[in-house]
Amino acid sequence: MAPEPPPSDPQKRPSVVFDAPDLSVDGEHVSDAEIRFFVDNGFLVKKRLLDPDALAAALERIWAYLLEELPPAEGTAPPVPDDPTTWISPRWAPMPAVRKSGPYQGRQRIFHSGRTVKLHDIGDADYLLDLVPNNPRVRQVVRVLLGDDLKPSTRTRGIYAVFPQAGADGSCGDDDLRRALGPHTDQVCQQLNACVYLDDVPPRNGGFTLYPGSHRIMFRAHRLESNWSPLASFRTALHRVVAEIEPCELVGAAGDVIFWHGRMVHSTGIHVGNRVRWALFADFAHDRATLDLREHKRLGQFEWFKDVKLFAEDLPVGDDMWRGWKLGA
Ligand SMILES: O=C(O)CCC(=O)C(=O)O
Ligand SMILES: [Fe+2]
Repeated sequence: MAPEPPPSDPQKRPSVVFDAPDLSVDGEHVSDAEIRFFVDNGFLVKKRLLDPDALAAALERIWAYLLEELPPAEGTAPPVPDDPTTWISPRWAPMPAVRKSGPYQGRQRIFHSGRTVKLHDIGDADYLLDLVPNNPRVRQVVRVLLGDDLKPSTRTRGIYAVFPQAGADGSCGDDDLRRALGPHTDQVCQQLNACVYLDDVPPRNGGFTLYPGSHRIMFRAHRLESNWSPLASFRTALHRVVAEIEPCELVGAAGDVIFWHGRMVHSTGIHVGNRVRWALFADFAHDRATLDLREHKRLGQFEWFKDVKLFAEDLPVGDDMWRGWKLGA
């Protein structure tokens, strides 16, 4: 259940368009400067980490999948992959009702709302597992940050597309733009996540938007280190983040991978551009015993489209939020 969006501060810019610095060092999987940046800000961008040819091939398959599985609304034409003029405000046939039981309980296999399409059920395709969570270049970064003992990846959350919208020409005011943000934290189990750009993401084109440093505040608003376990202070902490921290909209190129701490406050970015924002989301966690699916349903934490599950035993939040992390080669 997503918390309602906190009130926004009219004095603050809706978000800052941010081109993350390249702090990499030749020959090192993750440099000391990158580790420091991650610890301080809660995220790290590894630029063009993925192979462009593999990405282009994947995006072609993703388009084909979307067009095959997601029928357009009656009387409308579907978007055409190589014709950007057809990408604006596509409309889709109504979703089936969300299932109340079974393997897809709680979320449609393909979810759409407004300009957003979430292709969850494609998330376990082998070519996407190879492209991101099982990609040695990605896994190497995760191992340096989180540790070597990682849960084997069996799925990603899938592909999250944000389509351009008719009339969104960049001329809206800050208030409209601010209202377009939906700052929140994710649930179930949160250690380290990745957002991968499958195509270039120019300014104000839906770039993943993060509240730098919010991982430290939100970590302390939970009872447990990784499992969803909000304290009574959770809502106040979220409001404080939104009131005090200027969010960063991450612009980037196809193949950029944003690694982000699981307690970060984040949002889909403002989109007044004319391209589709194509991203893949993936989750990483230590390889530890987890609760079974029935327990997840009982706790209201059943999210079949996420790879990571609630730890059977999780540590209470203590002084050192990096206990259990490796943060080094
Ligand atoms: O698509 C995005 O940029 C963010 C999506 C997100 O935060 C979520 O689905 O929890
Ligand atoms: Fe989220």
